[in-house]
Amino acid sequence: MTDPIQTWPEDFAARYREKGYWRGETMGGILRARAAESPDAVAVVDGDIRWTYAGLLARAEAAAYGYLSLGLAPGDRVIVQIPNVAAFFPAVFGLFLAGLLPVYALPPHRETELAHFARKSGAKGIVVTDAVFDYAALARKVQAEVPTLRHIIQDPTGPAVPLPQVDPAKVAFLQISGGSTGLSKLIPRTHDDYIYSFRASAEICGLTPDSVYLAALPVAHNFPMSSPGVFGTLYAGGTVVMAPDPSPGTAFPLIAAHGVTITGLVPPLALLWMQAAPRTPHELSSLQLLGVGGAKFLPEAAARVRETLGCQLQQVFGMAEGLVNYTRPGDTEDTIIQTQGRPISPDDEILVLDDDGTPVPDGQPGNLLTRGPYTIRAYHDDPAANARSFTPDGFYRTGDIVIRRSGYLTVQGRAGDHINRAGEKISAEEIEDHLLAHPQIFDAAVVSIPDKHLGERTCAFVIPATGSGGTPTATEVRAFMRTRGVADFKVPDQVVFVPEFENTAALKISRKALRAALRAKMLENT
Ligand code: OOB
Repeated sequence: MTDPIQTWPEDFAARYREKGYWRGETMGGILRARAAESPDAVAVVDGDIRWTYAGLLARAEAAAYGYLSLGLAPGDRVIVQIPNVAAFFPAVFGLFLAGLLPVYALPPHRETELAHFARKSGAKGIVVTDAVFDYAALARKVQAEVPTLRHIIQDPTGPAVPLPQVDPAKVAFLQISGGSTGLSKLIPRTHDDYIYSFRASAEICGLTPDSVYLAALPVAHNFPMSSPGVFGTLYAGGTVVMAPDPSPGTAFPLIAAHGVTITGLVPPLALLWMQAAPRTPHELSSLQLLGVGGAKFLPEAAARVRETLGCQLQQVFGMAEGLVNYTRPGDTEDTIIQTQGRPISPDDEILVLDDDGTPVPDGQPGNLLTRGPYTIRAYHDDPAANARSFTPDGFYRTGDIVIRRSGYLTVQGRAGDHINRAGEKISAEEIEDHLLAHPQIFDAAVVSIPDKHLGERTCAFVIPATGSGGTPTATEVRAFMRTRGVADFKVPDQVVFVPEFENTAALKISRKALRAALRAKMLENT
């Protein structure tokens, strides 16, 4: 089993340290520091739970002892599948303090995805809660498939033992990639690089100990985790309020009750909030900054944030692999509405290239490539993906098509074949592979279709198999996907049966071209 690594060339690493980006802080060390400075400040609120920084640290230490008492050793990986509840924090900070590496699963992930994470990361345990869903039962199914996942852990605690020294230059955790081809890749992030990204994000967003961040999106996502998210807020000594779901009905009362000052949403949720705000009885005036990202926020919608929600909009264009762009609170209204911001760091290197690799001038669309002090140089244990996704000199090919103007980026689209469904990235190839496992399906191609509510929805074009057992219905195809043990957001929104992929199939064109042709045909007819 390959241990996760992430390294930058020595001259880059030296520069990033010299410039003060990498400060030798660790995730566990940050919590210790805040607990020492302001032990009685409230760190986390969840329903009736209010944990101070000192209280959170004590719980995280108990969790760390618990992990180590199971025989887990520094460097081991542990999957974390916990929804937006307070227990998320002692679970992950406990892992950090014990030198263990969280592998962040999302709450909707099911046995197929979890088994992949377990195998790929070599995780020896999974930590879950019994909140909302029987995650322990799900974990037992995964364990039956991947026996190296030895420990299913709930409420870890144990007798005090010495905790290890943690190296800030080493990998702190594995994040899950959106995945444009097939299964999700694992993204190793170091303490140094990740802490820089959320410390700088907290500064850009003006976070202070008085800031109150509402965790509306699932915190295992990179955006609510670190842009500036829950970690940026805790770094600043502020308070995190956990929302069990992001609907206005749940979120608005929490904003009013706790004086929430900042939150982050994907565009479809921002639209819902803007629709609900004029009629809500709840006081939303504490809200100062609304970050919107994960998918393109259209200018017409962006222009309405201030009048409907009474707060400043911040566009956030980021990726779990690293690079995050923000519009800044002081930017002109035009920049905030029309662009997805500019990079966090002066040392984020940005290339906008045509398909031949030649730089395009400002104002022209091109492929976005980047490298910098918090963008990975490689995925975990995946030479083929690394060869595709990184240039020999270490630039990450984001797959996004952007226009750059005066340093600000506007996202135009993407080169790859994933579907951005309300901010969840879905690989067309992964869904097609599942559909092909159906005995009555001869072939399938999955494409994204623009959608008023989701931004994009998934549409599966299916060629039924001739002969055996007749043609399945759309309902049956969707039901079949549900038996595959995958996250519900991967079930196609729409299924269209076609007798063949017309001349495209005969011409043996690439899957990519086939998907593009089907998508174009569909859009023509609507
Ligand atoms: C965030 O991270 P991921 O890893 O789930 O997805 C990254 C991809 C980007 O490459 C881009 O295709 C898309 O999501 N994206 C946007 C966007 N923000 C992300 N496309 C258009 N406009 C935006 N504002 O989604 C993520 C990570 C950190 C912060 C924010 C988002």
